[in-house]
Amino acid sequence: MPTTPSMEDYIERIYALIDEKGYARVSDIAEALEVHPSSVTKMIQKLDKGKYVVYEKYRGFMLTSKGKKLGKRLVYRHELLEQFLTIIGVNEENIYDDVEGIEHHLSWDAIDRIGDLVQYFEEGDKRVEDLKEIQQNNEADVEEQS
Ligand SMILES: [Mn+2]
Repeated sequence: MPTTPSMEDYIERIYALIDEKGYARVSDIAEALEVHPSSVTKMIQKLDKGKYVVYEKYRGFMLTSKGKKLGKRLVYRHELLEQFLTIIGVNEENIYDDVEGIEHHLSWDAIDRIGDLVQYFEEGDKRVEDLKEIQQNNEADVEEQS
């Protein structure tokens, strides 16, 4: 069963919650994703069918090893894209929503290549400065034209 963007959002959030607090309750997920608890329950059933989560008496539900593996990649993908947008100078206030908007629509190939690019910029301050210089020149051009 291929995952949908919505399933990915849930698995990503559940992984992050378990990482943070040791568990993920329906109410925590509903709050984090700003959805109704009944939607969470529905999705949990779907994720259970896909073998991403498993219900455990008393502990609520947990991620299976398949769910954990995917969750880890999804959290990594989100963080990498935030890092990428930060490095290229995107306004901080746009970053979260931009990442939420693009993360489900890139191939893992594209994610890995962006990872290379982030590494490229991290390995040399001069590279970031050169990019900033281009951006400043472009901004100056725009101001001249207006
Ligand atoms: Mn995300």
